[in-house]
Amino acid sequence: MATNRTFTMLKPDAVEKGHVGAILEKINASGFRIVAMKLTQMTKNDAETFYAIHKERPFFGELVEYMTRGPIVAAILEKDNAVEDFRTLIGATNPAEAAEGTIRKLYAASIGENAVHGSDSDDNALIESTFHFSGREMF
Ligand code: IDP
Ligand code: MG
Repeated sequence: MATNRTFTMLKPDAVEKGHVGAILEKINASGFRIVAMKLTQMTKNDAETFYAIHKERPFFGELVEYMTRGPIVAAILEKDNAVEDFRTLIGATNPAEAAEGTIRKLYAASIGENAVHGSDSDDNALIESTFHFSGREMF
């Protein structure tokens, strides 16, 4: 996969609150092309695998519970400098520290329930994309 792609999830809180349309609008308006997208729900095993890097953290159980409690929108996005630009668009992990106008500032409730995921590197964008999508689901 080219390095101009990133992976995102609109997390269960964003779906529950009806923010999917508004968040996708911001993503489109920021120049990202949707390469792949689906509504899906992570199993406990999925979430434990996806977030394995955090398994020793005190919030790991809470994170798995949150990420599996309802459907998410998973998507692959394409744009020059996608990983970094998408992290800028979503804002800091803690919405209290997120810049004005960012997705987390607008839609996140807390550091745990923060509305949206964005890959933190090109390598992880590829790993996370292929975790959720087969080649025939990417366009
Ligand atoms: P990121 O999503 O901004 O990359 P990470 O540090 O990779 O942030 O953490 C992954 C996810 O774990 C966060 O998006 C958030 O949902 C959750 N999380 C991170 N830190 C905390 C915390 O201190 N308490 C509860 N949940 C947290
Ligand atoms: Mg992260």
